[in-house]
Amino acid sequence: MRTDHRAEPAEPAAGVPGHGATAVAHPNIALIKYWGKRDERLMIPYVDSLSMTLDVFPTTTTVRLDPAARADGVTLDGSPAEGEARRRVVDFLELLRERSGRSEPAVVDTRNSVPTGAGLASSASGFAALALAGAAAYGLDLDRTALSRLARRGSASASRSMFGGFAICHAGRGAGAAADLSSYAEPVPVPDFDPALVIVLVDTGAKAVSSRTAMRRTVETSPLYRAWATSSKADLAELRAALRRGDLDAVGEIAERNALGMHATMLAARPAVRYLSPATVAVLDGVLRLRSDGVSAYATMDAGPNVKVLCHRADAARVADAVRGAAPGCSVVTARRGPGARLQTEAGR
Ligand code: 2P0
Repeated sequence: MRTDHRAEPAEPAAGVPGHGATAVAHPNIALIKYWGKRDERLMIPYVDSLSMTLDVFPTTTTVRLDPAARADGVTLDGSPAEGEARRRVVDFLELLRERSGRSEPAVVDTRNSVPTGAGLASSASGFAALALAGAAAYGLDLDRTALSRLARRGSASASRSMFGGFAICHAGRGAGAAADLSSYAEPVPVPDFDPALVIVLVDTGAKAVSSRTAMRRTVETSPLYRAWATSSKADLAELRAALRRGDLDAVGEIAERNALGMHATMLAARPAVRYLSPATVAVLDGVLRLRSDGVSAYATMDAGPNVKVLCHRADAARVADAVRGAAPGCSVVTARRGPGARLQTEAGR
């Protein structure tokens, strides 16, 4: 694992000459979670979600059109992508070709600075970077809203990484084209709210069940899913008000209960999906101890055992020490709010 988590990954290989673009995007962590799709083809979520884009773990992706190639070339961290990972990128390139009316295959080179598929939002930064670089390479002239809608087709959480700071992804209304048009992300401007997110890397191996499979199973079999989706609406309204007040305790409390509720829906799925490990629970105990000592610290977990602890920036070092003590051997990275996806200009390289 790289030690400078803010550094952009090594420049992708030069690839072949032709239309090309490079984009950098950061992952985001949802405070109100997206879990479950009402349209899997168009990637339309059941619920609205709200996240903070991070300033660590960027993904850098280059897309170059290669008219001479017979098929798309996809490399992930320097190795050819295979199976599901390759198929998702190729499907996304098909969408770009359909939208642009072009037919050239592409060479895609993606560098992640975070382990892929470990519940650390690599698909959010990955598809945000791919959408931005791919749209530029195929000559699509899209505004940020349209880019977030496009990124959603790769991974719904990627729509939010198009923006820096806090962003909301709308689940949208209706079906088909109406749903596609109304499901996009937009920024939630809270310039004065600048907390720390202490990320506890409990396990950086790829997860046993992909979030896509897990959310499908949850929607189809968990008797708790509807109840969580309903309560999530109220959580979102309360969280937005808390963000506007800059009330970290309220933001943290709502985010923590929303995440635990999401995991409860998975535990009730048949068969159960359990991403939380003993080390996750040890960190959660550490967070409770911090709170009983008067420190504002609140946990959230995604599709994996890793824990992200929201706290005041001034408390970040104390929180990091406490979680290290609770789960010895885990690495800990402290993040803050980070920038939206951006194209790398030639001059900026
Ligand atoms: C989120 N997660 O809101 C939620 C919370 C994980 C738990 O979005 O199928 O990789 O590509 O849309 O976005 C992880 O799922 O799933 C995720 P797809 P994604 O951040």
